[in-house]
Amino acid sequence: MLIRQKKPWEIAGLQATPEAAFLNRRALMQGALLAGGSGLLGALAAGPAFADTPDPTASLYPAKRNPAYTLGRALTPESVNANYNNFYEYGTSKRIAAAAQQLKTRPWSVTVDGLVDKPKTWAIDDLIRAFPLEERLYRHRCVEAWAMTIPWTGIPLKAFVEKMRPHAGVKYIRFETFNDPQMAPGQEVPFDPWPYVEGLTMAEAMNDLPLLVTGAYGKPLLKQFGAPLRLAVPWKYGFKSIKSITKITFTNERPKTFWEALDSSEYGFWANVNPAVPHPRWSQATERVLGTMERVPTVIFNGYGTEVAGLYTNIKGQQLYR
Ligand SMILES: Nc1nc2c(c(=O)[nH]1)N[C@H]1C(S)=C(S)[C@@H](COP(=O)(O)O)O[C@H]1N2
Ligand SMILES: [Mo]
Repeated sequence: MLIRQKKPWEIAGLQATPEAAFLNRRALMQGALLAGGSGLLGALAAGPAFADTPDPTASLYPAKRNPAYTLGRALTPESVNANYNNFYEYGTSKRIAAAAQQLKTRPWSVTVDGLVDKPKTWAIDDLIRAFPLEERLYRHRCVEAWAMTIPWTGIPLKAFVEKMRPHAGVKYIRFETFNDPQMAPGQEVPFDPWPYVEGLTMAEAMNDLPLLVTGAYGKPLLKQFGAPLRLAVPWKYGFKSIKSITKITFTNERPKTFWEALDSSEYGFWANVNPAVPHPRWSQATERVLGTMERVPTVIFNGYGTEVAGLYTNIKGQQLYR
């Protein structure tokens, strides 16, 4: 019998994670995994390798580090981060790195539309070259109560939005991931609300923190990190940081997010980190730091309160922390 040795960063009992368990349960209830099971699981296990051309933007890395964003916590080693991911398009475990190699990141386009003066479909390499890239060290806190610290490289969302010139007074920015079950077997689960969607208010988007991420660890994004373009919103639970973005829409309608569509009582629109507000099924008071596996107290707004607390002082009657 083959017994796989657990790696030190694997969290006992978290292999079937809360979010993943939720998706699995749903799929089972709907008979999806049973009906189409062998196809889905087979494809996930196989994770065929694709020969990729070298990343056309590789020479832009490493980008200059912005010294304003440093932190009192060690960086998570890349080898840990790159083998412990949430990317449900490629399966419900944390070990999706191999399956994610099916993601084809060129050609790739990002469409910007909705209430905006300059709607545009960008070829990804033009987008990446149109803005100065910078490196920022950010904390990441998954709603499942594990945390990492990552050297992201990217474009401040604010700079991108300013260039696109949304209409005055527009309320929300909506992000969408690709939808292609051929390329992402997880999207074969038919009743999940694919594609993955996320959103921010425009006030949140214009804060200095949200980063349109193009790289990590001093090079272009690995596929499992959500190449070629993902978001990092470090004061919110990790599911807000949408991966592999293909569409950005300015809208006055609050986006219905993927996780909200699955279960709005557990995963809401705001999802600001708060140790005092438990998830309905577990406490958010502490978190496991991947790499060291230390359990440490969770901090309000994941430590970014000085920058973002003011965004919420006038919002009443809403669940801001779930
Ligand atoms: N498209 C897409 N984006 C996604 C997810 C996903 O499943 N699909 N998972 C989210 C969750 S729950 C987390 S914690 C982070 C994980 O990012 P990482 O794997 O780079 O740590 O991505 C977020 N973005
Ligand atoms: Mo997450």
